[in-house]
Amino acid sequence: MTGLQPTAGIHLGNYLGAIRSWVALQEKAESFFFLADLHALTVPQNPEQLNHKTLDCIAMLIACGIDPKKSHIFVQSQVAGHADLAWILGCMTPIGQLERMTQFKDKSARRGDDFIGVGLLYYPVLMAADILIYGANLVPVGDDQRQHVELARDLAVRFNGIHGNTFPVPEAFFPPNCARVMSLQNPTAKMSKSDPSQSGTIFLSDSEDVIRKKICSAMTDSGSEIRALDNKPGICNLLQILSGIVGKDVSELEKIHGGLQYGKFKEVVAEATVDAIGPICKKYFLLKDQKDFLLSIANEGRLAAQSRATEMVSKVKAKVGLL
Ligand code: AQP
Repeated sequence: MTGLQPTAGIHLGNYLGAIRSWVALQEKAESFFFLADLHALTVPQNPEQLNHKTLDCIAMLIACGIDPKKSHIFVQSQVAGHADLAWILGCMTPIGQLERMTQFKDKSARRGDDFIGVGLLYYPVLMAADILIYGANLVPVGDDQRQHVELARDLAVRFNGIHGNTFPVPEAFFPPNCARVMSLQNPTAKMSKSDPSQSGTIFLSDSEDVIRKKICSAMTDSGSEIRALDNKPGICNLLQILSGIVGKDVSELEKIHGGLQYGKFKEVVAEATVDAIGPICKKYFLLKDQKDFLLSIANEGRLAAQSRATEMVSKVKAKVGLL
């Protein structure tokens, strides 16, 4: 069980940090992948675009290799029960634990003096409900979601302690290479859909030329060595990206490419990225306008998810004493 916010296109961080491991895991277990449109509402959205982007993300997930015949793909808001369970779990969550969440602090700081809704603070509780409602065992996510999965585990343990065994305690799963991809323009911040500088984010729908341009103009560091050192966040990030793409350890890549100039090394990373993303992008453009097909996938996913969600929410409501 895991999800993705349909707030903008899917980027290289989402792919290397999360989606690629989803594709592998769907071969091993019954899998639920959802478009987290309720989470998207935690910051202001254009309603028409949100609608469109939700379908678009389904097309991209399939293009990345999520197979609707093997996995359930659904839209969060179309399954009743997530918000009910989030309310019940929220009543057991200390406010301080939510206020300490790194993502809340980052996202609220980024909004500056703009409106910050309660939803942004409550986001991790809804995410805990998304996970626990399906009795999920394994939650494959990028490293930035570590704290949120930890909260889901805490809440499962707390609920089970009070009301008896109800939820399996879920484990987070992080990909072995490249669990966190950083912005190409600010390599100390994660690559993000909502980064105001779009040149720091590689979208899977970017053309080959745009990918090459973004990588070749990535911010690098002083010096000229291709080494993953603390004072070289730009080169570290490029090495991590290459490691995620080619499946080799960073130390091995340092040996292979250590003799290159920064410019040449960027070209290597750019070509590897183009090779990895190119086929996905082609498939996505074939699928993205097939609205009826995409809606039918979401509907099949909804039916499978709803029966599981209803069962768990009924059990939880009875345990807490709701009539
Ligand atoms: N930079 C990243 N590196 C590795 N993994 C990442 N993920 C996100 N960014 C990176 C993982 O992708 C999955 C889906 O993420 P999401 O779409 O739900 O939302 P997010 O983490 O909030 O991603 P963004 O791009 O930062 O969105 P905005 O800008 O809208 O807030 C998750 O498993 C996540 O860990």
